[in-house]
Amino acid sequence: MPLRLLKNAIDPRPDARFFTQPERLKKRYDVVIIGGGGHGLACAYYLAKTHGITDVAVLEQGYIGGGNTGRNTTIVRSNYLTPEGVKFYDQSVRLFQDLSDDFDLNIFYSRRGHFTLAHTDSALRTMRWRAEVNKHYGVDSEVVGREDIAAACPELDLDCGGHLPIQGALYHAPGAVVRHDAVAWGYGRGADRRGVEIHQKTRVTGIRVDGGRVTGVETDRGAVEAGAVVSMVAGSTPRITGMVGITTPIVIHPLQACVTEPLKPWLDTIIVSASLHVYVSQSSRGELVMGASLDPAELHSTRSTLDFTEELTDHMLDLFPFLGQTRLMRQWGGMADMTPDFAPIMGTTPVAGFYLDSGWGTWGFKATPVSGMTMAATVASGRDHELIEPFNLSRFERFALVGERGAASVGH
Ligand code: PYC
Repeated sequence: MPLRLLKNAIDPRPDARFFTQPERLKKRYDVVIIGGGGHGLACAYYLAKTHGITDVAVLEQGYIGGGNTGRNTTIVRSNYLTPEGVKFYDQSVRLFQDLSDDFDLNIFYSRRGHFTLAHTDSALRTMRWRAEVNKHYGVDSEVVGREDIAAACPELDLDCGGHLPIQGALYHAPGAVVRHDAVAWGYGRGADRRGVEIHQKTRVTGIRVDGGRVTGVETDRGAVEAGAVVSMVAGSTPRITGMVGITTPIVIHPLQACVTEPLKPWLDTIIVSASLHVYVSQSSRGELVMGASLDPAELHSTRSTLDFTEELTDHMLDLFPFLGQTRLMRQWGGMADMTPDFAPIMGTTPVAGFYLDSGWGTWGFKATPVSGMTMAATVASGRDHELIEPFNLSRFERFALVGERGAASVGH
């Protein structure tokens, strides 16, 4: 008989959980992080591991990874358009590659190569621009022709049924997919083991500010004093920033995704079509993981719609007509905090001790490690880490935008 069954018969206590579940909130923490998604947990992890700051509470209104961390399509890449974006996401890709070892947990990091298809002359021009910026910063991207795309993905109909023939693509060899919830669990477990408290089902209802400095938070489980408060939420940023009187240009749109039934492995790469508003990869379970552009209207909801699946599957059939009989298995939605320049809002704010990690739109998952690392350094030193200086909220007053729209995976 397996030892575990025997042990259970004698002593029916459950196995240790992945995280400790502290019963009570303390009266005070050095740092309170609002949001127990990948970013919040990564920040807690690096605060503890790199900076020795362990008196940290992560407050999550739902459950770990139940927000956008578990709702994205798991793509990791650094083929951005601006120098600021390329440097930032390149650091994230580097961190991702070592995370399984770092956590001693398999996050199923799978390097696939990433094709962004160009169906028009102007799209191809943007791909060339991105390739040049990428190469300049040592990121492996190049513009490739139809033959290269056909060789990597023979199942793709390059003529798209005659609708929008593919002219070429931006090929980014480091493009990868990663098991998203494992990233959150790994960061959470690593933070927990170093003494960070993770409090699930704990909603922040107010933030206390005294003389321009943050002093603590109010929650549905009582008030807590804090030396620093870091907002690392998605879909709730305006609610949180409203508590300290800060306004951001963030607007929230739903972003939906879906998976098919499992298929035998046939798609080795990640395929993105900005013109057809589709991105797709095949998971290690064989499901096609697919997404499209944002829902058109501002809405604070994670509901799913038939419009989304109809439009997405229609465009998928332009690319892969043989999938006509494949069944969809699940669909879901997340809330995307969109900024005017498609870059995040990070770092220090006009309220002393209050830090923001927000505006993650449709690009948040791939930034998880680097946002955790740079936000932890920012909180520890009180100064914006150099990689995130360009993303400070003040850029909107200084008209110093970081225009990343051309590197969004699909047209939004
Ligand atoms: O930016 O790679 C991306 C992406 C994929 C899905 C949504 N955004």
